[in-house]
Amino acid sequence: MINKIKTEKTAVRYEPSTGSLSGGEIVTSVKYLRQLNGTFSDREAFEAMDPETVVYRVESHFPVSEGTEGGLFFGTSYIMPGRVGNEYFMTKGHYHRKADRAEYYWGISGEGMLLLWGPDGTCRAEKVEPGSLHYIPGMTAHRLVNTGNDLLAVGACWPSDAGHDYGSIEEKGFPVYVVCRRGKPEIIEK
Ligand code: M6P
Ligand code: ZN
Repeated sequence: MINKIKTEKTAVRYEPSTGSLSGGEIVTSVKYLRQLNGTFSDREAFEAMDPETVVYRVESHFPVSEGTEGGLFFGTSYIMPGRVGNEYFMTKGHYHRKADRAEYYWGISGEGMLLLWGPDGTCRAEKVEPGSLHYIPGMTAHRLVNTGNDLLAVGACWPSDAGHDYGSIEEKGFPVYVVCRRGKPEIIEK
């Protein structure tokens, strides 16, 4: 049989050098400093800053509805360069509501760290840079930290039924924080 199917361009575009998503249905969410109350360790420095400061932004493509089993979501997180006191700007960080769901992150631009807090209680950090690929196993809390002077752009792909659990981290906090010491990132255990 002769194949008469024509190729089509997909509606959604992904710009590999920046991670930017466009076309189709792209949802952008912005996280302001005021929404990260309790996340940073230096409370005094936090209070002194403009609560409307943008800390990070996420562009996402949700081809199926949240909670769908077997589907995937795709997104790019852009973490601004900056600090609260000595602590670098970072994402809120989360477990998955369906705790065993895994995720991929990959570095697009900028430099940073991915903090991974596993079910055995140990915390480790992976260096995020353009081209780095990070497999986040299930049951593992994950948080991105921008340790550079430029925007940190990181791609992500996760199951559409994973969901987010922020509560556990809000209650306990991550066991480490990442600060700038003599111009370099240093991981401090709490
Ligand atoms: C990535 C994905 C999203 C997540 C976002 C921001 O794009 O992991 O699921 O929402 O980063 O991270 P957080 O939810 O921790 O603020
Ligand atoms: Zn996740």
